[in-house]
Amino acid sequence: MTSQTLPRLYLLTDRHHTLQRSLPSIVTQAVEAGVRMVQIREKDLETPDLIALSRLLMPLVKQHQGTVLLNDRIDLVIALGADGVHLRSDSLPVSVARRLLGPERLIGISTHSIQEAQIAEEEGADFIVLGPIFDTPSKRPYGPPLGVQVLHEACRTIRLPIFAIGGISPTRIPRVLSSGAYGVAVISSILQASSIPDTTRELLARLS
Ligand code: 3NM
Repeated sequence: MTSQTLPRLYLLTDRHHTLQRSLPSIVTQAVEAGVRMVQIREKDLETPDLIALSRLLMPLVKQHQGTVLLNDRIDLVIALGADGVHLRSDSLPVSVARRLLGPERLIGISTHSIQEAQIAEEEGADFIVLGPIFDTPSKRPYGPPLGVQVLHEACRTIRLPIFAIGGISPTRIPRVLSSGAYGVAVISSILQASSIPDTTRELLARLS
């Protein structure tokens, strides 16, 4: 998969924010409704548990020809045959991840400023996630959101696909797309939706 053929909706998992519903059930509903790119992002799981969860979730996505990235764990990307890694801003540098993973696997990276996004592009990432664009509870300790103006500026100067993250709801999609974003990355919009299929379809409809 090249950067140009990436799906525009990127679902990140967080089993602490599912309103007590199981992740496999949520991921199943989301992929059945059309999600085709999922990041397994369970930062607090010990390696054996993360492997077990990934082995449960990956086939659910692959069954629909979707793409699975693992948060940070390049070793597990290789061990489990995932499609790529999603780096944090304090992970191994993109250039090192690329050397380890080779040219075919996807490398996405979380960035929080235009400068970080530019470095990620120079170092060979496939796509960038920029945020938080809007207010979102988990990121409040890190300061105010970037806003759509910064997103717009980033999209003007960076050629890689940029996914907006942070407080993305279906109704905010037109604003992020008109700022030049390629797509959106979401947690709570889908994980906490009262109807996962309906919300997924609404997100996808607004992205098309
Ligand atoms: N990363 P929601 S914002 C995981 O700015 C994450 O890098 C962010 O959750 C960043 O879709 C964020 O529920 C939270 O707002 C996204």
